Amino acid sequence: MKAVRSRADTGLNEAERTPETPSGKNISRRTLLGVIGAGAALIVGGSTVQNLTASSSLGSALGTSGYTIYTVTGGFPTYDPQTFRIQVNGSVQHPLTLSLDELKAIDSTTLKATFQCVTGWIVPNQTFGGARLAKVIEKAGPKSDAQYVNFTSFDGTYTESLPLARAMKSDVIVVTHLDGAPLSRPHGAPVRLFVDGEYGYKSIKWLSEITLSPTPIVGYWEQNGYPNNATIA
Ligand SMILES: Nc1nc2c(c(=O)[nH]1)N[C@H]1C(S)=C(S)[C@@H](COP(=O)(O)O)O[C@H]1N2
Ligand SMILES: [Mo]
Repeated sequence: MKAVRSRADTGLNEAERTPETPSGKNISRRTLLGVIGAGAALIVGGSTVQNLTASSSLGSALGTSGYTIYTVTGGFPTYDPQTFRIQVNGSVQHPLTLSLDELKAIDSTTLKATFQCVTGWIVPNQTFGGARLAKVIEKAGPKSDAQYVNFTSFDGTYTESLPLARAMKSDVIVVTHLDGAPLSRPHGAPVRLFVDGEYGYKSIKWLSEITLSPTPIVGYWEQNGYPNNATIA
């Protein structure tokens, strides 16, 4: 699996990939709206892309209506649907290597919830389909020293973490479907996380590895100053 990361893919340099910030109003932030199947990303200013995705038929066609698509690497990583597996490892009795069918066999559920980014945009009434993370973790069997669940993206850069007790709540979903359709590539296909009641940065896209550990890793945005607890006030 190759992460799409090079500057040539997007034309963005580091300065243009200015991180979103909780007080993002003062930041000249650039965001990406990628077109599935196209080699290049359309680059527009943050506010423009929000209006575009909220209202345009392009946004609807991408299944991204109301969302702003984020990717810290500047691209959407590719994967092979035939060979894709999600790993569950670390402090567990039974490490798991799961195909999407095997994930579905562990648990299949839906959760209706609101998606909310810390920068202010909100998408209500979303139906997240997939497996409860708790069921996946139960299947793997946490060892007694497990206290955190660390998440890795196959984009090669993005990471996240949750306390095990939080991860075991039924509102944390390993998402394969959004509003009944398979997750689109911009939204993190084939698997992303959704953590209800927490800001969107916890909801890691292109999820490939779930690692139980005595210690948390410091996630991508946490390394950039975001609080580890992303609970929406
Ligand atoms: N791999 C990865 N996951 C990610 C991000 C990212 O840039 N890369 N951005 C996060 C942030 S800040 C938000 S608000 C949501 C946005 O989800 P969307 O791109 O599906 O709209 O994804 C989160 N997960
Ligand atoms: Mo976000």
